[in-house]
Amino acid sequence: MNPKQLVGEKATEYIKENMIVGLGTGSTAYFAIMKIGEMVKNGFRITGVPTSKATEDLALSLNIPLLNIADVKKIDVTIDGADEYDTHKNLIKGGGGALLREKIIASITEFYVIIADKDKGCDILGDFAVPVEVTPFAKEITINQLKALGCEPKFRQKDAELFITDNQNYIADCKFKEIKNPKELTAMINSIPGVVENGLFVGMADVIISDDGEGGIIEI
Ligand code: ABF
Repeated sequence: MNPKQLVGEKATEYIKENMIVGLGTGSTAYFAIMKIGEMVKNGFRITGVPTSKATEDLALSLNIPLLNIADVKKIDVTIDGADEYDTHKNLIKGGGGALLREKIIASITEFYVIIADKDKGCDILGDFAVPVEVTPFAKEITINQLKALGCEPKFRQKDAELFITDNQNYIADCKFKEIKNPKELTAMINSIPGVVENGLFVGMADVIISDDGEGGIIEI
């Protein structure tokens, strides 16, 4: 079984009947959501809260009952992917452009389950550029202030256009070298006017489900 499917399906074991479940975004979360769809088809009762329009469409196609985030105060379990994780369970997320909704949903989640194959593990975050959601207004000023933090920021493109998030903002992918203090960096990034949110998820993951490269599963 492919590692993404292995970890994605394993994560659904944290879901209990009648839970409110945050549904992540990306190709690994896809497998968790497909498994949840199968559980719902077999009568398992849960309601989902999607982290992106793409995930909302997938969940609807699987007849997973959904809640509007405006009606949700607390989420029991969220299953979501990541682009990079370190030994302290800090993450870089947002490669799929959904980081703002993912972080909002993570912030009201009781138990946050990250699913990521072993290649995403590292000692120190930074190999993956940190996605930063930026307002369109004065985006050039914002990106220059991001650069001043010591990174190489680049607006994400989709085809020949700038990538637009579900929230009608842009993404600046910011390549830092080694991120030795992700807690300090996330605060510095978010203090820049024009920054909406960034893809550093510090101290938010309760468990990371990964694989051992030989078909086995590890939990961090
Ligand atoms: C999502 O999972 C994003 O934050 C992150 O970019 C993505 C990882 O995607 P994949 O599972 O396809 O590698 O939550």
